[in-house]
Amino acid sequence: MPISLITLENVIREAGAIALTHFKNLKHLEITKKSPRDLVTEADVAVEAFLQQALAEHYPQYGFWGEESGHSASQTQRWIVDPIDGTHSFTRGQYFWGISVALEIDGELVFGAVYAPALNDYYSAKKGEGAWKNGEPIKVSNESNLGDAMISTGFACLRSYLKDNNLQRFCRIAEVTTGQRRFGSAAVDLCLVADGQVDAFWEQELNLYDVAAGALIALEAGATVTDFQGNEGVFPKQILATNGKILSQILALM
Ligand code: 2AM
Ligand code: CA
Repeated sequence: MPISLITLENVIREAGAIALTHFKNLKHLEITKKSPRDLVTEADVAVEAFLQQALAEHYPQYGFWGEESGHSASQTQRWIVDPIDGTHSFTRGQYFWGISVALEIDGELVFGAVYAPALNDYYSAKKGEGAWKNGEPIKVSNESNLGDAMISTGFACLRSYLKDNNLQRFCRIAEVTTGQRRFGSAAVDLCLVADGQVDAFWEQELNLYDVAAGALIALEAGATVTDFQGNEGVFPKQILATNGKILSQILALM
């Protein structure tokens, strides 16, 4: 059965409702540490279990890869799911976190949705057909001067204790831009590029489930998605999404 954007939106919004019930009751949220700086909550586990079951029910032909449960069934045609991207923000009652669902067929991203329930923003994209926010088409900003740009980044790499930890790169770019933000969810960050709310976002040492849906949404909204050398593609270990107009200026500082 071909995918239905309406069915998928209903399923993903239902997953968001599950997450919101936990978000509104944080005092009782069970939080554990996967590693010293990596949290998982009962909400992450519940949302992923719901999505895995609901997606298999509607689309039994596709396999599944989720952040919390790993791989199951076909991995050549699979859902790639991050149940809550921005878990740390979620546990603190902050609003920038999202449910990220992508469909990848033979290595190509063909569908992506990021739902940010606390903001009530549902972003989606279908390969070749465009990107939408709450049903309205979206596109990247027109800013062409890095000096006037609003940029966003994240520091997932700090958790890996790497020497190349983004701090120097951030300082270089922050010094020459007008606005700098750090939202804490790569999935949502990529949607903000797609929606023209920020002009560029980059981060290192992520996983495909953090960025798959958001990258397709950004691309379909007209963004460039590259590594830090400017090679086009979705590279979670080095991802740079821009409106295209400031790409060469920002690459020079990466
Ligand atoms: P998460 O909330 O699903 O874990 C924010 O900088 C980004 O880093 C988010 O997309 C977040 O995803 C991710 N992140 C959080 N902990 C991480 C870890 N230990 N390793 C890699 N990425 C992580
Ligand atoms: Ca994540």
